[in-house]
Amino acid sequence: MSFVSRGFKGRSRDKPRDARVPPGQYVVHDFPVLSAGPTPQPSLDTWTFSIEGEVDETKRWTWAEMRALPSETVTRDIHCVTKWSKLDTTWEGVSVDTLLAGVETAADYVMAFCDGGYTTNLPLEDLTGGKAWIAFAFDGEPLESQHGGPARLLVPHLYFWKSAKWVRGLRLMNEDSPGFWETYGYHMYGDPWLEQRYSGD
Ligand SMILES: Nc1nc2c(c(=O)[nH]1)N[C@H]1C(S)=C(S)[C@@H](COP(=O)(O)O)O[C@H]1N2
Ligand SMILES: [Mo]
Repeated sequence: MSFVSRGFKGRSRDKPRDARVPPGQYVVHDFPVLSAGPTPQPSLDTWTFSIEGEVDETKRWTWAEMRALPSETVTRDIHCVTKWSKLDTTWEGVSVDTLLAGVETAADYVMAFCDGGYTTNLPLEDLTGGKAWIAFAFDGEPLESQHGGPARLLVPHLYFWKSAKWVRGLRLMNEDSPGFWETYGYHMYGDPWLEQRYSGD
């Protein structure tokens, strides 16, 4: 860990607007909803968030415990594989770094899992170093359930299908394994700047 950090890919808000829109994308001002199934309505009384799989010990937080952790407000651009991008979206959430502090693992990959059964896979490296959050607010308001409330994963540097709505945990894995959309041919990584939309891109 370096003490001097330039931040991930620099500060996007300092760049000209066009330089912030990845190839093949257009900018929208509304907030489209894309869900592969019905919107779950989990009870906050029984909601938990888990870090499990290739870990010495499963970690689990209740909703109250999650909300008691330090959180951050971040403003980021988001990019959907269906070609819309939304600039300067503001979220509040707990950094995944905070959740992984003290977790001993040799795993290199993660499967995010959700209420409703959705999954998506990511390298562990893409969830650490201030690049990913468990977000519970958007634009200063509790996250609407159609957008993943009570909480969703936010990984804005990858296509937005990696930002799992209604997320309930991270399963650490030694090998990469496809999640829901990846099984249907979406790219295993999903870098919008490289247009990694489908496997083979
Ligand atoms: N649990 C879950 N998470 C999900 C999805 C989903 O269907 N289920 N869709 C993904 C896709 S394809 C996109 S583009 C974004 C859409 O988020 P939004 O509906 O808040 O715009 O959520 C992602 N996360
Ligand atoms: Mo998407």
